[in-house]
Amino acid sequence: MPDIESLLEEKRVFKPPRDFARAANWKRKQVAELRRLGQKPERLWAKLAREQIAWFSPWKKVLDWKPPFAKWFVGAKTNVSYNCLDRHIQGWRRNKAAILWEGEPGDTRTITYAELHREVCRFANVLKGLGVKRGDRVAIYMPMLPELAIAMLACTRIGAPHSIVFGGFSAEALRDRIQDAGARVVVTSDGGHRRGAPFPIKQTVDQACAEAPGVEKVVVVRRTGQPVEMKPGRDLWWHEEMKQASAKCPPAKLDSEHPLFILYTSGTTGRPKGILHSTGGYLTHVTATARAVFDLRDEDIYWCTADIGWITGHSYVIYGLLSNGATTLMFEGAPTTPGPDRFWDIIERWGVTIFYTAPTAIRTFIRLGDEHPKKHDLSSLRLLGTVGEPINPEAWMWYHRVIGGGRCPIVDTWWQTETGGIMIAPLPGATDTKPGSATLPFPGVHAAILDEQGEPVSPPHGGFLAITAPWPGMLRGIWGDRKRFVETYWSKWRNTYFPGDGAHRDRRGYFWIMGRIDDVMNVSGHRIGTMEVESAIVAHADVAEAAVVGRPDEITGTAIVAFVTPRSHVAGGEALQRGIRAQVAKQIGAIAKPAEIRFTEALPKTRSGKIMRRLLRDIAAGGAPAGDTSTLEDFSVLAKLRESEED
Ligand code: 7RM
Repeated sequence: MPDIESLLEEKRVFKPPRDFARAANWKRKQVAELRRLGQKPERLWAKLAREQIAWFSPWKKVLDWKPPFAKWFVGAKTNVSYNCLDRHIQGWRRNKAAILWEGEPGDTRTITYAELHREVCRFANVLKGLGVKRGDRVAIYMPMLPELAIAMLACTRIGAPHSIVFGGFSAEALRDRIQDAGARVVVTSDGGHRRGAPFPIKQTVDQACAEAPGVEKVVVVRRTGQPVEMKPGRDLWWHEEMKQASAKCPPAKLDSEHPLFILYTSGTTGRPKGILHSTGGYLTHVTATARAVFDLRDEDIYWCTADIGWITGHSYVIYGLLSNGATTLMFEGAPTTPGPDRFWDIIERWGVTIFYTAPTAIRTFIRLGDEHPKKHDLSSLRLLGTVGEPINPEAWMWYHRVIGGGRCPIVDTWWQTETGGIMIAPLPGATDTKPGSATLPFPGVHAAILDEQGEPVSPPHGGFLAITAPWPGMLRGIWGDRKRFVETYWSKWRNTYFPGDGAHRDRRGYFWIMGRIDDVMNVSGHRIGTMEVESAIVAHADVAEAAVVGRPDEITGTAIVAFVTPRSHVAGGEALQRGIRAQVAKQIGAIAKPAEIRFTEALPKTRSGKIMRRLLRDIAAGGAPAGDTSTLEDFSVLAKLRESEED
């Protein structure tokens, strides 16, 4: 197998600012010690679990590892909602804001830990009243409302695994997920607000439930007040049930390995996979990583822009933050409603100190122009983060300069739905950063770059990212499909987890994640990461966004096709095509020059903002996009793309 070659080289290095480093939760010296301890992952994670998590009873064994099946903190008992709520209300945090919420129309709510605790207990009692027992699955399909957080915490309180389905999914997608998880109760809302208008939610649930006969009860939060049909005997109003519910509900003492939630994620082929996470290990992982990577302190106002319907929202809007007693901001709406400066307005008004978002959002903001963030005072910010995709160095630099004012460290965090929590990321008070690199594995996480045979490859060559030791937040399985779990993640190499990403390390040992393996192109025997070519293209001053795919080519094996969105006011034409090719040739080499460049107003993306290169590959090859398009955000993009052929 030829190497995945890494042709880009990034030389800029950013040291942690001195004041930041001095005050950080994890300082350089401590981190060095923790890394040493982490050579034996069980020791490191046991220390963090002891220090940061409240247990009702201790474990008998830290790890039981019968590959690929892991049990963490064997025999210990705990409860996630207890860790997120009860332990904080026993002290001064009782009246601290747990959740700051802003609706899209501009309405706001501030919910203290004591209030959140009462609401969670009430809803846990509502669920019990509906017959939900330990182990029963509850589906939640709701926009970013505080009730979503309340419902998920209530599930954890009684040991009912939740299955949260992102509010933008279709009725069919929702139906499949309800059916697969075997949920008997669905929690939802009448509707939500998005891009300046209310949209229906309950109606979609009705359609889904028409073909999901197992659903016995539907609890409906009133958000928009739009008319909804309430099916007698099945549908109940949240506010009516809550009125009658007691605010006393002791947390269930759950086994560390008790299932916590299922979250569906799509693979390259086939049905979505129900990724299963369990209690004690996941809680330890997200609590410790949130505290260390975001350098959380009590005064922070933390904002992660992800929807709770994705893993980032589960782990780093809710669980990792509340478990730390932090203040987390939730926003219901879209980044550009009512205007292109909504995010910066929110940061200024709430005094956000830590901001965590996705590269796709950053590239959108670059395109919209610097004048929007510049209208606002962003001086409250002290730390920035990114997640979801490789970030191209130019976007990193813009984020650093324009949003961070040159003063905020950036944590580029690599992880997956399957890993539960952050795996590779800088520790902002201790790690030098380089634009585009997620830097080093978290202490106790063992990552490597392997070839097809499982042999380590050394710099500057790239290969497959691999995780070589179990970690506490790891997925415990795919719901109802043990075989697929073993085949997808554990069959490439012996006892080693296969994340499906390509990566390389530089001489300093830093990891550079190049994106999914199926996004890697083989041009004339050279494997080139789509992300590297995209980075080079986006570095062109007239380019806002680019996606690159391979098209079969008789001579070179694969020809590179680039789909490019120019900046507003710039026209795509021959001159720009020449400029882009020159830019790629300059930054990477002639080998990476796109054979074809197509201009487009928009790229096809999933609702969580990932470019769907699979669809672009089909278009580049001259065919119609095949396969599952249920996660595509905007269908009209596809038709326009097919008309975009270079002449
Ligand atoms: C958290 C999340 C996982 C996939 C993963 C990668 C890509 C995520 C980064 C990244 C480069 C990053 N979960 N990915 N973070 N690539 N740098 N910092 O996104 O399950 O939805 O996606 O996302 O390809 O395998 S996810």
